[in-house]
Amino acid sequence: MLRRLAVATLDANWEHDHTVPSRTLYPHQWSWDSAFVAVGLAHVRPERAWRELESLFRAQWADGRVPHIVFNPRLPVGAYFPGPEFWASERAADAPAALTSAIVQPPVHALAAWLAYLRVPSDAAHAALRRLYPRLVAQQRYLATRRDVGGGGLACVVHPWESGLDNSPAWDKPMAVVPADAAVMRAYRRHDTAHAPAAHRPTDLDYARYVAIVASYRDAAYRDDDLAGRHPFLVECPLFNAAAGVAEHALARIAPLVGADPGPHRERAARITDALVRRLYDPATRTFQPRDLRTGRLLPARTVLGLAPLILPDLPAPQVEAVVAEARSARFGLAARMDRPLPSHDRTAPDFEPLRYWRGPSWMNINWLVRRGLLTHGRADLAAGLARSMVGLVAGAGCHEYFHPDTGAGLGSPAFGWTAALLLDLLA
Ligand code: 2M8
Repeated sequence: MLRRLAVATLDANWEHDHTVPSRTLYPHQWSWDSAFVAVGLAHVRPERAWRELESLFRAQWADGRVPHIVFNPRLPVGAYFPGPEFWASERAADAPAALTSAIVQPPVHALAAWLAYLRVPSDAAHAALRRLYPRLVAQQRYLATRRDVGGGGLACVVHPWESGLDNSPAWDKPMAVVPADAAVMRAYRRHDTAHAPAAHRPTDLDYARYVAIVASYRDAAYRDDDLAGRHPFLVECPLFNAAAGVAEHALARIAPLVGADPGPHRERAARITDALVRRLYDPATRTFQPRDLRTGRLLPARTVLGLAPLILPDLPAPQVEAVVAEARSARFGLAARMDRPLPSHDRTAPDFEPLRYWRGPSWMNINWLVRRGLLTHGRADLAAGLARSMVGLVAGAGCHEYFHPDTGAGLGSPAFGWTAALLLDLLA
């Protein structure tokens, strides 16, 4: 029954060579959504899993960046804000022919490709892996070189949208100093608030700042040189970098299958884990915190981003212990028996908002990542408790985009791609 709902949701969101996150809110192709969707498609439509990933990587830029949105040119102007005319990515020397945004999202694609291959290791899957491997390597190279703005071995994100957790309280401090005025948004038409209640979405002031950060990057033709000297938002995010580390681990598994050397991937994976612990682990709070490169300081909000490094198989034992303790605390409520999955923000914090997007609601993709981390580190009891709560959530509310962290009510889009896909993975 549940499985049927998930497959029907993915089928309904399928659009010639990719899956839209939502027909209403997000009618184009999103980068990390496609990776999560491929994990689920591998269980039911393996051929589509590869088409999903390959269509995304066809829009990869010459410098290796994988854009966070690939726009469907068949949709009318105004189908989503900000659309291709706002991004004007053709101003960049490295942009592809496809209409795309110019920023990235967490690199969970190599992991997705590896899991899809493990699920159905057919000749077609092998051929797709061969085609994808050099592109996945280029994606990692872009992040490790052009985006190592802090010089410490971590990639920095240049926009909250790149983190995937757009309005997380993690970004409140660096966002507060981005010059912008909510009135700017009168010049644009927001598309999201036509499809979801404004109280469940980022504010107009958030959007004014999102727009200002893109404008700054766009004015520099989306170049990455001298970002430290001119760009208004520069942070090192624990989830983003944990994804980059896991990507190297996945590439180390893929490499021998495509005739490449896994050694350099293993070395890079170890360097990323080391840099994460060195730069983003806070011994005082015993969790991972993002670093604001404009101030050099760790950001104080205790969000679910801090739990993400658990997905790294080589995370040292003291940090594994600390992150599991943080997840089990009253802030997140992880337990072998738990009613609801982890919220996106510390539920004891005064700025916890159970309805507003990434400021409290529970999300399937983040919970799925944490569950993988728990399994990786031998915490099958906690992983099972978390998985049961995730399945219960979707059984109660359907394939929603996000969920009220207490009542489990569905929020955002009602037929959401990654919720359906990751549910399939949990049910397998
Ligand atoms: C949300 O982000 C987009 C901007 O990229 C938006 O709010 O319009 C986030 O939840 C992001 O993580 C996700 O990839 C995207 C599409 O599902 O929606």
